[in-house]
Amino acid sequence: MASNNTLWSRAPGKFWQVLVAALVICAGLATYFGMDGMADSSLATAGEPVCEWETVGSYNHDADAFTQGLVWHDQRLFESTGQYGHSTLREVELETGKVIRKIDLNERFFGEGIAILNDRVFQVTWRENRAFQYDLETFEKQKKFKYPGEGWGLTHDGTSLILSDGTPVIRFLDPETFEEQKRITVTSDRGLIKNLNELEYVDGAIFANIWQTGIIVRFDANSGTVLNWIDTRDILGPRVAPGVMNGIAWIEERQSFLLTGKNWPLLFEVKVDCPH
Ligand SMILES: [Ca+2]
Repeated sequence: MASNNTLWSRAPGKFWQVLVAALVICAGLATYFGMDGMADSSLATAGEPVCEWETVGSYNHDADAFTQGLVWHDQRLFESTGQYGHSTLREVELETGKVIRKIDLNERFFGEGIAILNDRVFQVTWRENRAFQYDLETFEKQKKFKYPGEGWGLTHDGTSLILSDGTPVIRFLDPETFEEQKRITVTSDRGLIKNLNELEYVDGAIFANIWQTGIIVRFDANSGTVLNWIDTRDILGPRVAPGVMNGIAWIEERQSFLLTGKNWPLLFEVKVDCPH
């Protein structure tokens, strides 16, 4: 009886331990990818092939910069940083990581994505429903805007500002008023893709960091249909970063991307080759 009791008391315990461990692993994977219906480390599908990439340069990056927006414009690098009381808009020297100039946001605002359109810098904020417009050369604040919902990433297609807010929806906004012009929903073979963060528009497609994953998704800017995946989870190699990857800037003249993350000490220049 004693051994039976032991057996019976142990077996259910082990079963539940295994079950709980399996559930934790599944939940962890789902959280890791931050996507609905995606708990598989294999990113590629027939219609959504993975892009190849290689690092062609690395530069110092301010480890105090909680990167939320990254833009290359006219041979210059601009960055937005977040956190209440630490949010900034800055111009950075690529080769050294040195901050050339910056302005601090009021401590009530958590800085998020930036875009530069018509020599104006636009910066959104996380949960404050406010965006700011600055003069490109002086960073003098020119205008404020209100918009509904959260602000995460920002880019533009030459006409509209393009905003992510952590949901699968991407909004196109009038840069004069921040009025919504249209919206798309980012959809893959696996379902809706949420947690879209920093953005970069390139030739009819939008690249987006997926929050907390190290993975970049490329989707059609008209339809929201996912085109490709870029798995940059090992870009840091053996180094340990304090924060997640966030920050994509396209350098047209070099046909390369700049990639970094929140409080990363490095910023990488990367060539990306997507199958289509
Ligand atoms: Ca960007």
